[in-house]
Amino acid sequence: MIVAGLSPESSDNFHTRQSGGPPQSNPLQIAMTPSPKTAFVTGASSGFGRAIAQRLLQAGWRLIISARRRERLDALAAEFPERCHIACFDIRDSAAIDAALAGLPENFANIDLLVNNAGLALGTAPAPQADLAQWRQMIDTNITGLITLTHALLPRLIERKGLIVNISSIAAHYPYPGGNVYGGSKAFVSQFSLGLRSDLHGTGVRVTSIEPGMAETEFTLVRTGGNQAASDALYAGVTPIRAEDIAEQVAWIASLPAHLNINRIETMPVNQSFAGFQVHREG
Ligand code: NDP
Ligand code: 8X3
Repeated sequence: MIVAGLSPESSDNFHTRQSGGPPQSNPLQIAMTPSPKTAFVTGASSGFGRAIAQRLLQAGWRLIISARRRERLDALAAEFPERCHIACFDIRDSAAIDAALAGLPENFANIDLLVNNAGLALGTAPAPQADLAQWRQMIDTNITGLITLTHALLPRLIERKGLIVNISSIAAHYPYPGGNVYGGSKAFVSQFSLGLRSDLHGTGVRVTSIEPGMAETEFTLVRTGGNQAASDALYAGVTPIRAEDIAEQVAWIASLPAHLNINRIETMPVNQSFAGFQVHREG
């Protein structure tokens, strides 16, 4: 029997039925066929966000995909045009967020899953040499953009007893030279996730912080201002996390029964570990 529940698995059921097998002839089953659930994925033009969007689309979700690079979103949406809505905006622009939400088509308006993934690191200079404009851009994107969109979507997520997945980082917990504001912004994301859980107690909304280590995406290209050689050098001889690995984590979390909340997942590639404290010696 097919049950039209609100659990995320209903999306997988939807996909299975729509994509394979003969047409259903049982009128009861047709009447009870659930609509696909809707996810809002930020930073869907690249890396984790694109992989997460593709994974959820393959599982039958309806997707709102967001980022600044329109042509990347168009290419992603072309694979599943009927289940994709493009919301192209800079997450630092709160008026653009409001306009995008006001412009959601009716069948994309009920949001079950928010994946706060858009983010970036800029620079690796130690604090005294760091560029203040880069620090501000990281805060505006990784913190202010994330909380603005989250705040705007909370009523819908509460209405749907939805799920929020925030993409934080191991940099939230482990400092490294040059990590300064990037790490600080991710510490915010991790702690904000726990705070949200606390505030949303009793609503049925679930919140997870995903905290990956070294992953090969466009992250280092962006961090180094487009230096492909520097990006290649960082990942050389390493088997880093792949974007698909993180997409699988999101799909798993979104498939869990409604009574379970994964608070946080910290993942590193085997090639990455810890190097301890540094000691400065006088003289
Ligand atoms: P990518 O650079 O590949 O992707 C970053 C995404 O964020 C892009 O889609 C980009 O879209 C979007 N984005 C950046 N700035 C803005 C903005 N102002 N407005 C809207 N969208 C924006 O990197 P990753 O996939 O690696 O990064 C995704 C998340 O994962 C980030 O939050 C990052 O901090 C985190 N992370 C990455 C790790 C890694 O090692 N790669 C490890 C741990 C966490 P566009 O440029 O089109 O706007
Ligand atoms: C990205 C991982 O270790 O480069 O968040 O900061 S790290």
